[in-house]
This record gives sequence, structure tokens and C-alpha cells, in this order.
Amino acid sequence: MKRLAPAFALILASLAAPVLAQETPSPEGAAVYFIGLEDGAVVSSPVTVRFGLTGMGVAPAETVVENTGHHHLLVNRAPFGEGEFGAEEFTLAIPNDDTHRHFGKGQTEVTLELPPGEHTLQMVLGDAGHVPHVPPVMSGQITITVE
Ligand SMILES: [Cu+2]
Repeated sequence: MKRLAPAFALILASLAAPVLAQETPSPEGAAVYFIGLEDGAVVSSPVTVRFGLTGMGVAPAETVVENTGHHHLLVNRAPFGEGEFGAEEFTLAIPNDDTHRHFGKGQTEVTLELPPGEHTLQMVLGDAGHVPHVPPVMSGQITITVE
């Protein structure tokens, strides 16, 4: 019986652990970035936005493979984590609307028609279920001006 004790303790410990939502970890150093588009850039519409990713791979939505994700582009909203839902949005599926564009087929660029004026852009990588990784892999928000 003595030899079974440690295993039994382990089972008890796992039963006592709280049930946590599944988180998708990101590896250290993973980053997304805009390729060839800098904060303050003055551009003309349509604007081609290219998504850079280092330290991870791109996989389509619903594809569960370690250290992968798909791109999301946030257009004209508060910086991620500072909007309506605050920091809670780091734990939620990214909404799917004009402000939150999903590239669930694994696309790495998009061409946007934008009216003249200032626009903000931010990239956030999402896991198979469109939830940001832990820690989140996202760019800073940039502001571009469309002439
Ligand atoms: Cu998505």
C-alpha cells in the first residue's frame, strides 16, 4: 500500500485543482509586426497590409498545432485590452466584425479600402478558437494617414 500512496496523492491533487479554461501558450520571443508599414505612415488607398510573425507559425483557424495561430487585424478601435471589455478580452474569442478582421485561412496580408484620414491598426494573433495566446502575441497600435 505504501508504494501506491504518492500516486493516490497526485490523483487527489488533480481532483482538487480548479477547472481552468484551456489556454494556448505562446513561446518566449514570439512576435507579430507590420511588414513595411510604420506608425505615422502616409499612404494611399487601397492599402496592402502585410503581417509578419516570428517565433511561431501560421495555421488556419480551428487547427490545433502547438506554437501556431492566425492573424487578426484591429481597425480603428482602442488598443487591444483597453477597449470596452478591458483586459478581459485577452481571455475571450476575438469578435468578428469590420473592426476585428480574422484571417482564419492563414492569410498573411490584406488589401484594405480606407477613406482619407487617420486610421489605427493593430495585429493580434489568435489560437485555433480565436482567443489570444498566453502571453498574447500582438503588435503595438499604429496610426496611418490615408491621403
Ligand atoms: Cu480568428
